[in-house]
Amino acid sequence: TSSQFTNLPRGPYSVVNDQDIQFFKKVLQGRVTTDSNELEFHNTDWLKTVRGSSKVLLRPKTTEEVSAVVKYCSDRHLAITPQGGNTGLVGGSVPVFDEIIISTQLMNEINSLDPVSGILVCQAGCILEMLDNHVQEHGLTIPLDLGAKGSCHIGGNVATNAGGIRLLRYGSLHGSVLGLTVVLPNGEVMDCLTPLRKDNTGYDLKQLFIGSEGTLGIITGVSIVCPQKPNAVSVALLGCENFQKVLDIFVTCKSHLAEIMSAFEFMDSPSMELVKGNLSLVSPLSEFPFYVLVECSGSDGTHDEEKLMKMLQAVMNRGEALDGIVATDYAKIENIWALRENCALALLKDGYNYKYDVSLPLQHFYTLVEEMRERLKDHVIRTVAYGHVGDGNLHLNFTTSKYCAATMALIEPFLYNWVARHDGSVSAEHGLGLKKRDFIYHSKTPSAVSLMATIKKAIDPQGIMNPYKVLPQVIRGEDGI
Ligand code: FAD
Ligand code: 2HG
Ligand code: ZN
Repeated sequence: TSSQFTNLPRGPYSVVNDQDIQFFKKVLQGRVTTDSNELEFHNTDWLKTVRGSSKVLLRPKTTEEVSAVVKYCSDRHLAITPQGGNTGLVGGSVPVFDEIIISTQLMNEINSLDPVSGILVCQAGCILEMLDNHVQEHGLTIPLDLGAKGSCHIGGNVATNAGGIRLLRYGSLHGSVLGLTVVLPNGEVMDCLTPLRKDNTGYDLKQLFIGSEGTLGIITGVSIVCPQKPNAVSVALLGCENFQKVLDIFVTCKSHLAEIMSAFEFMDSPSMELVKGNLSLVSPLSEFPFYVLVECSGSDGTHDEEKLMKMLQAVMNRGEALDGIVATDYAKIENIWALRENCALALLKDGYNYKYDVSLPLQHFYTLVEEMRERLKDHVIRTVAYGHVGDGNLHLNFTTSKYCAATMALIEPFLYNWVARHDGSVSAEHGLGLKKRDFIYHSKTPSAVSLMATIKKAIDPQGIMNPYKVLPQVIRGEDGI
């Protein structure tokens, strides 16, 4: 792991003692882990770039149990890190020092699913893919999908406000999450688990917890509205010669496919080489500088396929795409999606991964990639770019065999300054966590950050809930200093 964060001072929290462990064992019989081998997974982030040294992991099953242990931690001034599937990519889900890890691993009950409204109410620890399988039996789908679906928890998704590959179609969790139950840092339960589509009775408090990355409380219950599962899905993979063509194809797709388009993703050729080389995946197309993945989901397969074929003809006739294939059967669709969804996993095989997730106006997207590639050319194994073009979200990654401070110094703060100068965001969908919190001012004004700090203080005056995350180490004054 890197030594990037070792200079951080530990906050003035108590240290867990035997009496504390006794208390936890009494409340959570058989669900208190102090074994260092078992703790290793929970102390280390998915990217293996941040490692904490927590001595205890708690696995409650109910909101009441979460409330009891959090109240105890609050009284004892013990710091906490909430954890879901531990697939977060910004170092937010693992402790920095010896924070107590409270995991939602055993909170995986589905409370209800209304087949008429499509509203699902469940515990926060339900794994995203399991939820999707469950609602599919009722002809519905979860309005969120991402590469980590097999291990991330819905509570973790809500806590990070995860975007993913269907945001283009279903919008963000700020729209589809209807209610939450949250255990606040003093142990009190905020029950806003309404299954209502509309509820304008004062401030919409749940919104504060969507994207709060565990810093304001522990989400224990989620109510989410599930759209109809599309009857027919088809995917096109296109090859093209430059990034401008990717954008041209996007415009053509919007006009040809309109409401049936459910994803529009791009990969550059180093990304394709990456998944082919590191994971032995096979692409159905020959080699091109850029690739576009377009997905359509609708209610009438024949109709959708016809539209997709017409789109393919149009982009070929106009010279926007150089080649393309359409897949309508499940296995072929899965193969194409695997190329895109496995980019993150394939990067890990190189060694150390410097990961950036930015929003940028589309016309600047690839200029940043080219500038970075030139700047880092002799210092990295590769510079790869892919992402959710339809959402203006670029994923830009660099790899070296192991962490190198000099390479990092070439990337940061240069990249973040570039993004700020071009009116982008330093975190499009992964959040700030530990790794990016000190770059918050690149995307938020001092007065906005200051209001965030005021809210944090009001809800968590002792600062025990996921310390060192999201808010920067130093809060600037109103004059920006
Ligand atoms: P964790 O990683 O355990 O936690 C993430 C953060 O949420 C931490 O700050 C943690 O403290 C907090 N947290 C977790 N559970 C709770 C809770 N119950 N209450 C309060 N706080 C909590 N993200 C995207 O946005 N789009 C993508 O397309 C995408 N693809 C991914 C693909 C892969 C292969 C991987 C590894 C990650 C990807 N991610 C993506 C990152 C994404 O944020 C996470 O996968 C997911 O949303 C986090 O869920 P989790 O349960 O693993 O949370
Ligand atoms: C994705 O879209 C995820 O695949 C991961 O958000 C992004 O690996 C990344 O950089
Ligand atoms: Zn993504």
